[in-house]
Amino acid sequence: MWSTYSILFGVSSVYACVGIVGGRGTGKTVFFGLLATTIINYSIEAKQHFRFFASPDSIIKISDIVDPLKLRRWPQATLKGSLNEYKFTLGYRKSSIGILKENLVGLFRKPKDLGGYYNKIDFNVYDISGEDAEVLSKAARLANERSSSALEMIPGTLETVLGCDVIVFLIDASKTTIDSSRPEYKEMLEYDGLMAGLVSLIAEYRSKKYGVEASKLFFPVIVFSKFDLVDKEVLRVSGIPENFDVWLNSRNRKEIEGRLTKFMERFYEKTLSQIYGCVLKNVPFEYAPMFVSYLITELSEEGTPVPRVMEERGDASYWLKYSRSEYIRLIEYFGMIADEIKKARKVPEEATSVTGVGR
Ligand SMILES: Nc1nc2c(ncn2[C@@H]2O[C@H](COP(=O)(O)OP(=O)(O)OP(=O)(O)O)[C@@H](O)[C@H]2O)c(=O)[nH]1
Ligand SMILES: [Mg+2]
Repeated sequence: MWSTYSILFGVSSVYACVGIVGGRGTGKTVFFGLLATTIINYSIEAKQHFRFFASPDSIIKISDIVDPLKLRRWPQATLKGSLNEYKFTLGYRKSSIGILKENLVGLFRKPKDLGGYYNKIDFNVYDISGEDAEVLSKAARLANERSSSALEMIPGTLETVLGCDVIVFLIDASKTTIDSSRPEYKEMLEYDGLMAGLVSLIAEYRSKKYGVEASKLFFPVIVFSKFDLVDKEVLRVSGIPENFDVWLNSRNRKEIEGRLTKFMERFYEKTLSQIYGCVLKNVPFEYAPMFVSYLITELSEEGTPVPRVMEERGDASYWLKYSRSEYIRLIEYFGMIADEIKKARKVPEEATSVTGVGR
């Protein structure tokens, strides 16, 4: 896929396309809503270290996804065939700038110079409907029956998502049970097959499209959604404490990812086998960082679970109780991706107004 970078006012920025994939109702749209919520309030909290810019039309689209959660409502199910696109720029302050320079910037503010202090990444985030993601998986099955390639049956618009630089792969953690006598057990096995099919399709698509280049500049991310709904017994056998929110903030990532891998070994075996197996297609999926997403709910007057909105505001401007620290880690990870892409595409630091083509 062709990708462009643009250099404006002497400040370079890189471009990354982010696709969010996962089965129906896995929590993709809520995930993007929470990510956008975090980006907005973190950009204020982090002061000059992190900035966020969206065009007026994108701000409206982002509001449409962020506001319902604060109004104790869930977003609408994403319509089949639709590709919700959100465009914005994140800016990460370059670490090389010393305190002295920072003070000088404070003293002699020259707005046109300030942009140069950020590593910028332009994002196009695509949220597809789970129904379409399931079509992808069914296509694989059908292709098998017809002895053709699943790739030929992928709906055109969805190709965009499979070819993205960053793929956020959402796994619904709540679909797990240790009780094989319950109907949920069969559902869990089916869901595992569906997700394994999706991973396999991502690898097949990339390997066909990019060949030996498939491994370059691909940044998969695994997110375990709806973690607040995971059964206590499931947590116990995975070695994850019940108060996982404290655990997520007190342990190193290696330990956390180790337990999450154990969780997959036990409950999503087929999916994990494909995550490991992608290397055989030259698509490195197994090094994907793992994050946990949850949004705490409460019962509405009608007795249905809705996002819990805190009465008392903390010192920061956020109202929802969710895995905020995980989202901040993910935002920081996006900053590292910006660096990697910049190095790989050899985007120059300073230049005059130019538009280039990468990859
Ligand atoms: N308890 C809890 N429920 C969640 C969470 N995230 C999502 N949900 C529930 O899951 C439902 C589906 O979430 P969405 O984000 O719309 O899922 P999706 O993957 O975008 O679904 P499609 O667009 O239909 O594919 C929501 O309406 C909520 O009821 C969470 O973190 N915790
Ligand atoms: Mg959706």
